[in-house]
Amino acid sequence: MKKTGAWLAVYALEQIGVKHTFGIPGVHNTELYDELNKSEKITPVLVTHEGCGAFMADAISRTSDMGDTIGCLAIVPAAGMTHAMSGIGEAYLDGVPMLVISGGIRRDSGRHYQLHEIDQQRILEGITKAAFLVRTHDEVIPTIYRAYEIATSGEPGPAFVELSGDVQLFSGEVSGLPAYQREWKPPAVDREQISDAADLIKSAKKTGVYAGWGAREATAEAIELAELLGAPVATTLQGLSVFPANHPLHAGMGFGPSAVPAARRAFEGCDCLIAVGVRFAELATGSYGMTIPENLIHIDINPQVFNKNYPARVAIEADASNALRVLIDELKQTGVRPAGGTQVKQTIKSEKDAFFRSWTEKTNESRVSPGIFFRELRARLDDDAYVVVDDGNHTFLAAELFPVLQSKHFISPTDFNCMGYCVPATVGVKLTHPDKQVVGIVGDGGFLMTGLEIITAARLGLGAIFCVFNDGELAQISQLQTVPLNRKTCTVLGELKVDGIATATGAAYLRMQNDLGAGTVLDEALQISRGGRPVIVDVNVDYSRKSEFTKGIVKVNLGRFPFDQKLRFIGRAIKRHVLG
Ligand SMILES: Cc1ncc(C[n+]2csc(CCOP(=O)(O)OP(=O)(O)O)c2C)c(N)n1
Ligand SMILES: [Mg+2]
Repeated sequence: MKKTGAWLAVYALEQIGVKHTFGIPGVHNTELYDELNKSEKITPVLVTHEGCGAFMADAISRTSDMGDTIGCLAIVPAAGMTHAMSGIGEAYLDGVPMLVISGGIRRDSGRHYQLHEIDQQRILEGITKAAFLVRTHDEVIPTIYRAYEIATSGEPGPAFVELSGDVQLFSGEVSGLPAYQREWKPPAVDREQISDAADLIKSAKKTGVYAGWGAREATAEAIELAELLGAPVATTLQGLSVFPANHPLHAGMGFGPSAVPAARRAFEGCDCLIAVGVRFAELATGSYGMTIPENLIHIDINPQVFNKNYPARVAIEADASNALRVLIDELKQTGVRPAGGTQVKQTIKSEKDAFFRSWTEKTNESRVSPGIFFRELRARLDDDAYVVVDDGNHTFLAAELFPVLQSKHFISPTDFNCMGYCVPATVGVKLTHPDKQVVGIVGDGGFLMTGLEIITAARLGLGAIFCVFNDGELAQISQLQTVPLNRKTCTVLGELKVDGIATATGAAYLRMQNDLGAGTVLDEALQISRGGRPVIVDVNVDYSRKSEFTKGIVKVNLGRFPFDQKLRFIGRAIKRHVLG
């Protein structure tokens, strides 16, 4: 049988459930785009920038079930690939599956210095799980299957496949069209380790649960475990959605000095921690400020994460839900009876109430208070609405003030921490979940990076809502500069006329001036979005109060500086605040 590489690639992508590809056509992938255009299962989506395409693909993977679909790129080599790298890097550090298909130069022509000629595999080595070059027709389907298997196995991540130009363009003999068969299975849960973990839990005075993105499919088990032990539950930032914020044992993001008061208090006295689907990275731990008990039970699918920042008493390499299931059964069988957790629940409730009250008790008539914004947003959104954030001060305010109710319904660029993620990711989520409410929350700085991608939402009739927290600054950094340096070097953006971007992209534009208008503006935004038109909400946000996260990391980092450096920093801060 004779087929072109482009045909074979699209056949393989269809078999593994790809529904959309993102990218920009060029001379190296026009055949691929022509085949995608013919496909009844896949829709190729034009983007304004491949970095945006990669964020869209990432968002599709994050909000879809594994095995259902995967975010996929179809890009030109070199220029398209390097543009896409921001999103590929985000997927790599955040453990998100992604398939990147790139055209390639002709390998049969013997010519040098071809257009877009670059060693893509070498460049991508550090930010993909695997990077392949396909040189023959027979390799096309198996290579795409292999890349998909790698991207979705263990801790997921991006995998890259370059189809060399000649293979893509020309027809060639293939021996058959194999079907995709999944080979990878998670390792079996080690019963002895589970029994050790159960012993630690039973002899502990107080156990806490710390859940991350790796536990995104283990919400039911995490709830059952927490209820069985009466244990408080904290999450990471990326895993914020993993445990429902309206559960009485949900404490907050993290539990160290950078956490909200409910989480700090609820974890006081914890002498045992069940950490599941986390790796104790810098951001999630508030710059490693959390005190982790010696009795650490660490469950993760990726064994590389064990004993890196905190030594584990028991390290269990397993799928999160499988391991928790076996652990729950073991605890029950060995006599653990459901604990009420009454004290912990009371602490969480009273601290949460006081915290929310402190953010909402005053009505601000000149700007929008984050507390009021998130309260009004939560009141209007369905439980299964999706919220997408960017990176900035708004991220931590959202994490502290917006209760997320369902797993995988809050997504954030976390360990690669790339500004510009929110707008394209919001478009990607709305494309893949058109019947759900989808709201992006982005700082004005991040909005300047990728805001024009809203044109894609307008073209596709996607009623996503983009709330721009417009403060004129790169606030997350300017706040960190202000205390020690009393300067805002390169963090003042100036005034951004957000309505101009609405005009340019075809989105509706609404201004939220102050607390009094917050509810009505959100109502109007939801109303317009239901008609399939994107809406930009220009939020005149009040950033005068810092997040708990920001306050916490300043304290933690300064506290750890060597004594002489600490003195230098404090001395300089005092001098600058006194003398200017
Ligand atoms: C691509 C990229 N560049 C720089 C940074 C460093 N950075 C982290 S947060 C932030 C400020 C973001 O400003 P804005 O988007 O306005 O959000 P705000 O903090 O004001 O809510 C910056 C510059 C980053 N994370 N990513
Ligand atoms: Mg800003």
